[in-house]
Amino acid sequence: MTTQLPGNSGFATRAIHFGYDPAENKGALVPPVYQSATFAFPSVEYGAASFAGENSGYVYTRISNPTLDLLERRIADLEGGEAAVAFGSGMGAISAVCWSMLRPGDEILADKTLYGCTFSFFHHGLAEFGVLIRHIDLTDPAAVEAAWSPQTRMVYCESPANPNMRLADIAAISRVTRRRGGLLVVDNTYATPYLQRPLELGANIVVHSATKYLGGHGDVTAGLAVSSTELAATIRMRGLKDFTGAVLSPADASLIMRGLKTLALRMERHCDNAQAIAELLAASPGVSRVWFPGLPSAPQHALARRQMRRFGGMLAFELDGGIEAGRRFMNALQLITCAVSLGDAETLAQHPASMTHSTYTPEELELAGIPESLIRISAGLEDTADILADLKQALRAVIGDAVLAVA
Ligand code: 4LM
Repeated sequence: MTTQLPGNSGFATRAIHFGYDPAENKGALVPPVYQSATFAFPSVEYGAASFAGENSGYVYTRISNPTLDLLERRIADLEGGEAAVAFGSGMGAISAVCWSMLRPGDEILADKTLYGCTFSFFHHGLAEFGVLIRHIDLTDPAAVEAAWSPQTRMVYCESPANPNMRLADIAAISRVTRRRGGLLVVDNTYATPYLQRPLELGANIVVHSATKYLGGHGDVTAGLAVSSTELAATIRMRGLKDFTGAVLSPADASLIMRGLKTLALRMERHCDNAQAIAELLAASPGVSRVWFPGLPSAPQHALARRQMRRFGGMLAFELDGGIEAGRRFMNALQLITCAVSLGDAETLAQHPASMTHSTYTPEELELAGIPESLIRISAGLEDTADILADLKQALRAVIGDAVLAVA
């Protein structure tokens, strides 16, 4: 019944129903969790044919599993891709994609800013196996053409980037990578497919930390890679099956599908709260800079309007007093939790230079455009007024009563 949704079904409808028919599953409204590591073959010949890829039977959960399969088809649909592969974490997805697509001597052109463990994987993992990593300023699409070399195989970016909210013009960059025959890989963790669909803008592979907004409740780690059927088959059979083994558990896949059901609703609230926080901070004395593409004054506001449905739930800011003021501010928070990760119901604050991006040296942080004093906020789902009240009392603790003048 619901397996065949009308082609014009909206995002929320597909996030709830795509690919699942209760009538095929004894009427179970919620897809069953196939908590099985291995699958019985009806005959030895059938098993051999399954291993040879000559039938679509399940073999072993590190390769595929019906619960993972449903999650993969659903995220592929939401991202506008043909196929997807699920992983046990975002780093599992990112490392599997890179191990699958790159050879020694290949070059990655990566944006200046990357999530700390991606940066570390590139420089302390891939680089040690002969892959060249070159950082360029992907806020300028012309930089890709200028930097392209015969070794270039992949362009890699996050948009918005963690933690400083830099955006890459995905359509403009993909025109270069496609003409040059390279791959554009976009980490869409911050935006989610609800706000931005890189494959529709020309990217070849989208990766996710599904630990964040897709799961949405901070209770599971997961990753996803979405692409063409052909690339997904390579990512599955090399990156997942043999190189990383970073398989997602079926129970956790079920939690990600539960998260997807409310993704559209939650993203609207995350966006509302981030916008309100950014506006409060931008109007507050003692705040030297706010990094949020939804502010009309933001350097890439026009690109954000063009490329994203809304501006997302993440932002960052700096205080006049630098990192010392930042520490006092974070320690004064009462409702907002000091924690890494993002996309949860709880509003979270953290200090990238000493936490999520502590894999960078101070010099590397400077080159990446991540100030030591930057504080990152993941706007949660609490009542806006309560979040703003907590921010105001923490600001007051740092800079005094001047902040009371702010609405
Ligand atoms: C954090 N981030 O920033 P797993 N891609 C992006 C990310 O932000 C992350 C990953 C991949 C944070 C974790 C502590 C843009 C993670 C890696 O953590 O492996 O699911 O995703 O706070």
